[in-house]
Amino acid sequence: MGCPLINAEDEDSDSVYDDFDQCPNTGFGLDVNANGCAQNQLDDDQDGVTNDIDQCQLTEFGEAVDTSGCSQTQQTTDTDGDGVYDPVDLCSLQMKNPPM
Ligand SMILES: [Ca+2]
Ligand SMILES: [Ca+2]
Ligand SMILES: [Ca+2]
Repeated sequence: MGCPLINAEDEDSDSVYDDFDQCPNTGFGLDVNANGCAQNQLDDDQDGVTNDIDQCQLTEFGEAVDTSGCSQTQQTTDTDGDGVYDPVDLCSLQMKNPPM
């Protein structure tokens, strides 16, 4: 003996043992992080909209959001200045007009 007992049960079959799985009942076949959480169980910006359907990550904490997880501010923000607001801008990471 001397070995810590590890419960090797994995109820939701996400390959993370239940003892370490912070998100039980993960949907079958979903990709999970090291804590056994799938994107539909995580809410990184804590706006109440899970990552899989949150179109606006990094919502300011405490801001009210719509069902897409976008705050009023984010809906009318256009980071790259291309005239397309961030939530629907598929190329929001491209700097089309890089600052000098
Ligand atoms: Ca899980
Ligand atoms: Ca969110
Ligand atoms: Ca959000």
